[in-house]
Amino acid sequence: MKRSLLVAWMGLLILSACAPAVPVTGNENMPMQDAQVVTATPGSMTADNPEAAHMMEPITAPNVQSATETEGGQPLEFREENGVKVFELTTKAVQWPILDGVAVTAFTYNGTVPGPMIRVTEGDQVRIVVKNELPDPTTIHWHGVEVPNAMDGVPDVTQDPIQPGETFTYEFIAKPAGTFMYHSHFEGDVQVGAGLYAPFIIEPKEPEANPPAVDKTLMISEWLQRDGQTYAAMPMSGMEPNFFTINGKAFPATETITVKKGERVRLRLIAIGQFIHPMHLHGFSFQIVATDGHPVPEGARLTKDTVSLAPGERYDIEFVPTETGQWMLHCHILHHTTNDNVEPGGLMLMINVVE
Ligand SMILES: [Cu+2]
Repeated sequence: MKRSLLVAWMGLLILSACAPAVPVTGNENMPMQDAQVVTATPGSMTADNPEAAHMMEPITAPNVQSATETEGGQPLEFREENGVKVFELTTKAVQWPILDGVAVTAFTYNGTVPGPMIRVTEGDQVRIVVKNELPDPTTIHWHGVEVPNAMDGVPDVTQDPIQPGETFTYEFIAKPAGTFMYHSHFEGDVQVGAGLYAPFIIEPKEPEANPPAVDKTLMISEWLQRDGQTYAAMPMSGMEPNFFTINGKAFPATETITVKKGERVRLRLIAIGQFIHPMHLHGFSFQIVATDGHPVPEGARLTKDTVSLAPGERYDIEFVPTETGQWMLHCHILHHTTNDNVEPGGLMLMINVVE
């Protein structure tokens, strides 16, 4: 219902630029008496269509507290119950600091952006108990993981939405090995942009013979912060982002990665927002060793210094720094290296190569 209405409304935005406003004439999902005359023009923040309005409202919840943690994507503790690894997630809204003096209102897993990293071994039986403390329903999708259909987290298709105050339990065998993630699938355009995403790493059953010295997961997303309120950024007029974060932080608050010259670095790059980010490394070329969690055979690996991440994609890249110094990794859509239009900022981080 929402999607079809949105398509109709977006179509009308385009039409309204060159023709007088015409009434929406409904569709198979919408009773005719609900049809509305839409007069919004491109760039307008006003959505007359109430079904589209959820995208344009600020992220809010009653009594939002400041985050008690400052780092997102940290490994989540689990307990073992009869051979099952049991994880607990609580969805809740917090004020999340992305930069000195800038906090966004975020929907989170366990109070951080990204949510905590679930890191298990291929073949593990995992159970994830999700308590929803948001003011809105939610679900979790295990992006790229081969789960049973009933665990896929698509609201009204594979499960009922998890209502505020309710708990839902996901259970599946973790496979295959690789770089994955979990994220909301309920009003994903809003809830994912609001912070409901986290890494899900599955280690191979046979431990790696030669693991890298540094193995970091970097989740990239965008925010719109205006007049003290946070909105889910969209590729839509009036909703474009003005802050950009790696693991929930904008440069210079992004993590600096320190590595010794000659040691191998693996970066698991994950794009979870709604924009494309060509990530560029200074100083060294890298090899793409896995795409969307799946290993690239050695003879097929591309050597590059820039890789474009489309929404939902993951690239594992590896490189061996050969010169000491402070080397940048940054998005090459250079507007994305700003904080509210001020350079430098956003999608930049430092690789500090030492002797
Ligand atoms: Cu970018």
